[in-house]
Parts: sequence; C-alpha cells; structure tokens
Amino acid sequence: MTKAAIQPLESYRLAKYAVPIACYICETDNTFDCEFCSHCAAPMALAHQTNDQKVQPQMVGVIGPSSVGKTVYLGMLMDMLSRQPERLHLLARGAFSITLQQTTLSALSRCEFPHKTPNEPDRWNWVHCQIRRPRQRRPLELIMPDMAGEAVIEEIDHPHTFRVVRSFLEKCTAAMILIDAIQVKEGGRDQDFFTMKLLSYLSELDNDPKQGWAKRPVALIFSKADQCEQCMEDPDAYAKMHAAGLWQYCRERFVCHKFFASGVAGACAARESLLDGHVEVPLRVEPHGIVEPFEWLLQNLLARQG
Ligand SMILES: Nc1nc2c(ncn2[C@@H]2O[C@H](COP(=O)(O)OP(=O)(O)OP(=O)(O)O)[C@@H](O)[C@H]2O)c(=O)[nH]1
Ligand SMILES: [Mg+2]
Ligand SMILES: [Zn+2]
Repeated sequence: MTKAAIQPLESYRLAKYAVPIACYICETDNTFDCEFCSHCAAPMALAHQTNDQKVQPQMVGVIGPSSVGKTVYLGMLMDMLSRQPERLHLLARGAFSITLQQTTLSALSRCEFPHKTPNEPDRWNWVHCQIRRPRQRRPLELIMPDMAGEAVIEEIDHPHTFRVVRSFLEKCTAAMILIDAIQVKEGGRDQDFFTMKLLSYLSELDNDPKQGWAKRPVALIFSKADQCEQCMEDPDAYAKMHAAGLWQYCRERFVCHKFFASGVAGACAARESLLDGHVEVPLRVEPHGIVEPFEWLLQNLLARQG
C-alpha cells in the first residue's frame, strides 16, 4: 500500500530560467545557473560579478605565444600589487584572481615554474580586480585572463576557432604583449614575426581611427630579461637593434606604445626530468620591471578616460 503524499509544486523555480544572463565577453544569453558561457566558454561568474556594478570593468589583454612567460608575469604582478598598497591598491574579485597568484607563487617557492596553461578556455584563470591609485577617487575595474598562448596563435592563424579570444580582444581597451628576450637574443625571428602578426590582427579587429587599436595603449614587454642584461638596461634600444621590424611597425601603427623589460628569476638552472625532459628551474626569485608596464598602462587608460 502506498500512502498519499503531498508533492509541492515548484514551478516558480522555472521562472528563473526565463530571465537570461548575457555573457560578459560575447554577450550571448545564458541561463542563470550556467557556469561557463555556452557560446564562448568564458566564466559566467564575470557576468554575475559585474551585473550590479555602476562602473563596468575594462578588459586588458596579456598576450604572447606559448612559453613566453604570461602566467609567471601575471601571477607575480598580482602578488606584488596586493603587497604594495601604497603604490597601487588592488582588491581581487572572485576566486580565479587569487588562484592564479596562489599557483604561481607556490610553484616559485618550490623552485619550480608553474605548469603550461591548458588550451581549454574553461580552465583559464580570469583575473578580475579593482585598482585604486593613491589620490585617485574612482577605482578602475579590470579583467585580465591568463589565456593559453596556443589558443591565441590558433585564433590568429584560423579566425573564429577560439571565439572567446576574438570576443575578448575586440573588447580590450589596452594590451600587454610579451616577447621572449632570450629567443630574441639568440637571433630567432619567430618572436618578431609573431608579435607583428598579433598586432596586425588587433588592428584589423578594430581599425576605427579614434577608438581603434591604433590609439589604445600597448605595452611591449620583453620577458625573461633577467637572462639578458642589455635588454634590462634599455628595452627600446634593444628592440631597435634586435627586433627592428617590430620596432618600426609599432612606430608607424601604434601611437601609444612603449617597450619594457621584466624578469622574475634571479638565476635559473636546467634539470633533466624523465617525464618532462629539459626543465628550467628558478634558483632565486628576484622580480624586476613587473609593475612598471602596468602602471604606464593605467596612466594611459585614465588619460584616455579624461
Ligand atoms: N629566466 C626566466 N624564465 C622565465 C620567466 N618567466 C617564465 N620563464 C620560463 O618560461 C616558461 C614558460 O612560462 P609561462 O609563464 O608558463 O608561459 P606562458 O606564456 O604562460 O605559456 P602558455 O601557458 O603555454 O601560454 C617557464 O616554465 C620558465 O621556464 C622569467 O621571468 N625568467
Ligand atoms: Mg600560461
Ligand atoms: Zn560568451
């Protein structure tokens, strides 16, 4: 025998599904309980975090090929900013922002570099933070994902393969482009070519003469400059001498650009591992030139806002 039971009708729950939430990156409508956008795979947490804010966050791209040092740079930048409130006051929003800082710093403290960023966009860390400079009343909200270099290259070579990369770069108001100083020193032209390809992709995304990429601030950062003294001393002269094509291209097409040099390791050694082959290990952590490009970018973003 079965007893009669009262089954409450919970159809009101369905009502929530009738109100879509737009993805912050590609603006596709999603249901309220989606974790990642069904179109571009960006985290819907960004849309939820920004939904009730007066100031909409700006997006800044940290771009470069695989292994150029984006994860190390961004993780170290977050860590340094969160510890120097007198220089720039940073407030991280959402768990991702802290995860990136945590994984980078815990790897460096074990004398290792962090792992390669996976290609799947739903596994990237999207840094979302609030930044306030001393004597600045209104804070800036920024979103800076740690994208995988391979995904960016794939999108540039075959547009529309990584929708999230395209939608994000269309909306960026500034970019930090990393260039491997060691490879440039060794005479390889790949870094030079890749950066020019990336810059021409950006110009084509938005070629508006006033608001387009030609006028947006672009910081060109030589990474791993701890291994290249000449680059650390004068990054602009280094670019002119070792990446002349890129240096000239920037002068002609990007009004607001500047070359920088940064390095996180004081000294590195090589280790042979059975699983990973040749692995670089940082023996000391001595960050140089990490905050400067970011400060320059902020100054220019604020100047553009007027
Ligand atoms: N000497 C030195 N080596 C660095 C530095 N930053 C990164 N590296 C080296 O570059 C490698 C790649 O760094 P990542 O930050 O993982 O590179 P990435 O650009 O995030 O690469 P993807 O995740 O594949 O896009 C590290 O494993 C280190 O061997 C640095 O500041 N100095
Ligand atoms: Mg990475
Ligand atoms: Zn989306």
